[in-house]
Amino acid sequence: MTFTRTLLAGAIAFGLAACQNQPAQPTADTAQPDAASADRFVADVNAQIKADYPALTAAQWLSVTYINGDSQLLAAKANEKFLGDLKANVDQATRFNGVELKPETRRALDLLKLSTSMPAPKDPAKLAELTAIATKMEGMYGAGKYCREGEKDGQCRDLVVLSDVLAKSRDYDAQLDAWNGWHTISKPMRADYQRFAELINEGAKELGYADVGEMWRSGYDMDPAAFEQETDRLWDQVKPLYEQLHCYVKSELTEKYGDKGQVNGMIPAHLTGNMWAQQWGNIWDLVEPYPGVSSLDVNAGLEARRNKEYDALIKAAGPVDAAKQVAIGREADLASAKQMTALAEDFYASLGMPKLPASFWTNSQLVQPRDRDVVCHASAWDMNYAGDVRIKMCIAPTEDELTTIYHELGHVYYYMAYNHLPPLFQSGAHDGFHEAIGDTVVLSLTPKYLNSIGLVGEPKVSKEALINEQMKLALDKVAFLPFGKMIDQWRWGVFSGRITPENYNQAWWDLRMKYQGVAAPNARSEADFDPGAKYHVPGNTPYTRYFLAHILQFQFHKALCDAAGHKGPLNECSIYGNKEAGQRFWAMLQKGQGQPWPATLK
Ligand code: X8Z
Ligand code: ZN
Repeated sequence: MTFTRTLLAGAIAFGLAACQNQPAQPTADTAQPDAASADRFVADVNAQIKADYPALTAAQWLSVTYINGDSQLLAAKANEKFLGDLKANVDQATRFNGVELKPETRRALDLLKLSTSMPAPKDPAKLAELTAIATKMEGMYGAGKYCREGEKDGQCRDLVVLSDVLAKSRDYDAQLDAWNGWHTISKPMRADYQRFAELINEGAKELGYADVGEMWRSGYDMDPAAFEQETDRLWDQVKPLYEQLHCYVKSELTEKYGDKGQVNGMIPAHLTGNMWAQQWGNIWDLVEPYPGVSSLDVNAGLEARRNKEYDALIKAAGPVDAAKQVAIGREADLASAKQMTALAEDFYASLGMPKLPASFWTNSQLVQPRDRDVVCHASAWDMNYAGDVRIKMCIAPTEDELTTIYHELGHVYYYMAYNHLPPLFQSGAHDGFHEAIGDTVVLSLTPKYLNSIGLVGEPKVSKEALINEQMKLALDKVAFLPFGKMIDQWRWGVFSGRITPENYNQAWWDLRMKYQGVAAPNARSEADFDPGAKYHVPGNTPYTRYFLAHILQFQFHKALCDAAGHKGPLNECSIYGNKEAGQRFWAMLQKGQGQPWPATLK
């Protein structure tokens, strides 16, 4: 997750600066509302953001890396201040409505208004209620565990363990149990989410939007209604690809599971190797078109590297008891996570981008701590607009995790590239750009490149090998498209009132069937709250950004390959080591959100 959009205005506060070294004050209400005072206001707001931001991100970081009542209280309070101060600043900014301003000043004021996905109501009691609910829901997701009857705390399974069952087990019932188990954790969020939606809708209306959905759709330098149409247009364009993939995968699933491999012509939600059926690469073993042509399996290579670390550590330690073995296992996990992260760093550095700062390595959470609950859902953070960049992950030696590291470093390199800009422009050209950067780099992880770093064997060159490679990519990239679209179809519906609390769950499954052709494996009811089992709903992260990113990343890849002088089919292009492509990429990142995205895309 990029926190820029969510948090950037979080620390705008009107402190009592008295001396020169302290941040300037936003101009008092009485100042003449002209172009010059607007410039001063924006400069002061930027200075305030920079000064106050670290206190907010520190509280947020703690609350997701040490989930407990204390950290949650601090995070909720920091957020309360953030949203309250933002509201005050947005109010102040309205005095420049109708005043002729420099385009960048107008842009900064517009961005200020849109800088949170969680607009708060003015009423202080409601604001406090909102931030408490938001923190609580994210904590519930992070700490979520499924306990079977009679299981004690230590035996209950979290998302990491349950996801592993879906990724690796091919036992229908074991997968069903894991899927059902995870979907129990969100039931208690339902009432909270309902209230949450009411509160942010109230905040959005106070800002002049019809509802939060319209506010979210307003962040794309175009009319929000036109934006909605644009997403429909894009989906219609790519849908035929998805329909073909769906048909093929469904037929392979019925081959494997018989009648249970489909539900009324749809794919059962628990059989694609992923908790949300959003990426299907994990069932490669079931759907590989030409088995045995060449090995594209990165998982084996990564696991072997982790085990090599373990063996070396065990050997060095001599005879050890069971507890020490576990500790050494954790050490090997961390060493492997660091190696994987260094691989990704090396790719960015090969393009001419800087190495990660030393603080990245000391401050990041790379593996799952075992002494407390954390939110394992991967995220990238810029703590202070001044180089304290981090990622928070629970890295395991799998291909999914490896590509997620590249994804997260895409956010981190974006942060570093636009650090020179005023905070209000330190964001992606739009949020889809932010999500597309690391994924673009992943498109350069061709079999040839992976072979060069020893992760897969020598790739074969044949029609069969090519079809295998493209199927593998489709399982992640094409499969994702309808999921990327439907999540916000649901939320936009909730925020507009089209979807009411009485049919939250029914509407969710209607959309999953409509867009993904994926059906629940068993009866669901309004006692369930299945949307809450997907991080971005309790985490309140808008999701259309990922849909856009899944289109944009191919455009970026094509442009970078052209810049690199690549000749031949695009799927064979890797920009690894190409400084010309790197320079163009970096130039785009440096623009941040300082100009409308079409200019940056061009
Ligand atoms: O949430 C993420 C990233 C953090 S921004 C790990 N992604 C979406 C998801 O997991 O649902 C990346 C792909 C889609
Ligand atoms: Zn991301």
